[in-house]
Amino acid sequence: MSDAYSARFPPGFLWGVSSASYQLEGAVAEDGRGESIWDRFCATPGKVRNGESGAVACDFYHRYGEDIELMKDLGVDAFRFSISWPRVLPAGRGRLNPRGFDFYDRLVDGLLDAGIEPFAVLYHWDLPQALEDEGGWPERATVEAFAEYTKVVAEHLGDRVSHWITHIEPWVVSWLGYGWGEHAPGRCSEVDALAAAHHVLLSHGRAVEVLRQVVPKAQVGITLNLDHLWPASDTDADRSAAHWLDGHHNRWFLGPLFHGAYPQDMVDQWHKIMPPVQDGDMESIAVPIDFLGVNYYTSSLVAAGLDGEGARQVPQAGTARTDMDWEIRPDGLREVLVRVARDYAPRTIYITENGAAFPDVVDHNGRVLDVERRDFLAAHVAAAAQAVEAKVPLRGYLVWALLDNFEWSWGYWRRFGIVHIDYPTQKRTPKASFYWYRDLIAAEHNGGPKSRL
Ligand code: IFM
Repeated sequence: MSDAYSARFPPGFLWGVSSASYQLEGAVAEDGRGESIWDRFCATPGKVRNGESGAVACDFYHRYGEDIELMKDLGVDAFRFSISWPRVLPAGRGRLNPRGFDFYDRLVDGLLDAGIEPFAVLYHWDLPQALEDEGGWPERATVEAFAEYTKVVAEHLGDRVSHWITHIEPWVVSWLGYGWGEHAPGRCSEVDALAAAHHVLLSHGRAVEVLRQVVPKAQVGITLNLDHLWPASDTDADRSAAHWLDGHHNRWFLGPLFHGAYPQDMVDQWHKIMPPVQDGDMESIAVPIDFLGVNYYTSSLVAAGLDGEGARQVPQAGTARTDMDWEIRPDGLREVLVRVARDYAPRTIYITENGAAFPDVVDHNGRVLDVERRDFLAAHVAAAAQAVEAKVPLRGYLVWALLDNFEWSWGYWRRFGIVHIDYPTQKRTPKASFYWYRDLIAAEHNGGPKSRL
């Protein structure tokens, strides 16, 4: 796919960068913050590479001013950050921690002063441990705790924040956290995974209701991680394998949010492990939203399992991969956007994450020439432009991530930033991709389009 594009992004299109509380803030024991499931998971031997944790991360809690300056230099319109639930409600509900709120007050004010639109995320995976001790997301009570938390955050920041995202990647929360144990809290049960997914979706619906009451002008959405799954061949077996995996990754979440129902083919297969759906739940989940956030990294070809059952992703020889071993498929981004617009018709779509890990090094001149990342981003921006040309209501593109950061169970081994972090000194070094993105944003602000390389 060519990196050049000729489509015009619509006026007011937002160019931005994304982040998440536990991945960059650090300061886990400061100013009254409570324990999160990620603190506990990282402290459990064998869970995170090298026993690393987000205890210091990028020290954003103290250095956010410097990082806002970097964003100003980059010229972004928007910054997506998440609020750490245990920082503002240390026990998950009840007692407020004013010092925790103070950090987000200062951050939001700093962004607004810099002319950067804050996109506030309510949940990017750092559940208060106290709530996990009561059963976590598989428990219905967590939904009400989330609604309470949403209310206090909205009352506090709603006068200044207009873009709200309830959840990031519910598939990851439920399957990696509760189904397969790769993420906090490290539980391994398919029943729990589907119950968690249902309660995360339900809590999204409740949070939208609360936000509409407390912040009437709010633009509210949810972010899903979506991929495109092509059948590896035209056989019925491969087609149905791809459809099944699409049900697992994508339709299980898109269906309830936009059609008010879990996809019937998946319900038929999962009838023994179905979540406890109560009357009114599906209506609550399908409450109208202002935008859908799409996190996009990769796509794959899918074939039936070797015994003809199940599904397997088929690696494509010759397709370049990132350091996460994910295939680089910008064509999949265009497919995802066109398909979501066609089948689910969200009012607006933002790409709330797109980016790549590569093993960057600072060279002897102090530069980081991350040509692969620059090419990755250029190819995906071009794919996004094709989606715009195909009339997809795409209104923004946010790179993951501004800074290298704590990549969950991979620790610090995987670098996604367009700014390099030297963790021992916390020195920030903008990479070549930063300067490329800065030029792109400047050109787009001046009317684009151009070839970017
Ligand atoms: O780092 C994560 C982020 O927290 C959620 N989306 C995917 C990123 C890269 O794995």
